[in-house]
Parts: sequence; structure tokens; C-alpha cells
Amino acid sequence: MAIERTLILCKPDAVSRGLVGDIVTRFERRGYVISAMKLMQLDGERAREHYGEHKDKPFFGDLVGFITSGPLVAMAVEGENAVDGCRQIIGATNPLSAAPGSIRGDLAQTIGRNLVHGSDSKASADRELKIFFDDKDFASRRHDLERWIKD
Ligand code: IDP
Ligand code: MG
Repeated sequence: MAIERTLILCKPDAVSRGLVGDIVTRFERRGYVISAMKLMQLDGERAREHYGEHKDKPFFGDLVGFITSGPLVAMAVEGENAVDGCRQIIGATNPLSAAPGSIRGDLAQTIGRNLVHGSDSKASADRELKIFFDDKDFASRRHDLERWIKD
């Protein structure tokens, strides 16, 4: 089994629109487990670190401004191939291209307000999780997970 841990953010638009429950449910129904979760407001420094790969893009300022504009919910989500599996649940970056049934395909309209972040690789997940969580923040969900997955 390839159990992975990834970072999911319910961005400030998701919190403001009252969609956190709907979003969390989609990961849980797939069988993934949440091993850490917090509601927090990100400061500019950590936002720039999180989105560092986009620092030269024209939308970087708006991205950092938006992600720091209100509370977000950060989660560590675990499961078999969770990095790619969670990206599938989230859908394409532009909601217009996101499949119906995905979070963005069902609930979002525009790329700048697309509700969720999900790490795009195992290396990104490891890097990003450290921005939001300390080791002590994680609960062990291994038992719950292994009970319900089998090759
Ligand atoms: P992702 O969230 O699907 O991984 P990325 O390419 O990593 O997409 O971009 C990070 C975030 O930056 C996106 O979720 C989106 O909110 C925003 N973004 C990406 N491309 C654009 C753009 O062309 N215009 C405005 N915002 C963008
Ligand atoms: Mg990305």
C-alpha cells in the first residue's frame, strides 16, 4: 500500500460560503482520513512561502491577498495515493474545466475563487504540511485507514 499524507486547504471563500462541511465530507466519503485540522488565518509570510512556486506569476499578489483575507481550514488528509486522489476530488484549477462531481466542478465558478488547495506531489505535500502543522498536531489514524482499504 502507498499511504500518503497531503495538505488540503478550505480557502477563505469556502469558509465564508459555509462549504467546509460539504468539502470535508467529500474526502471522508472516499475513505480518506483527517489526521490534523485547524481553522486559522494565514499571515503574509507563510502565504508567500506556501505559494512560493507562483512568486513570479502576475496573479501572485492577488493570491496571497486572498488566502490571507480571512480564516481558512487546513487539513492533513491520509489515504492510499492520497496526493493524486485528493486532487481528483478537488478537480481542475479552472472550475470551468473541472469535472462535475469534483469540488470545483460542483461548487466554484472562477479560478481566483476555487475554494480548495491540494498539494500537487508528495514532495509538495511534505513541504506544505510543515507550514501549517507541527508534528504534535497529528493524530494517528493508521488503524482506521487500514481497516477499510485493501489492494
Ligand atoms: P492548483 O490550486 O490547482 O494547484 P496552481 O496552478 O497551483 O493550481 O495555482 C494556485 C492557485 O492560484 C489556484 O488554485 C488559483 O486559485 C490561482 N491561480 C492559478 N492560476 C491563476 C490564474 O491564471 N489567474 C488567477 N488565479 C490563478
Ligand atoms: Mg498548486
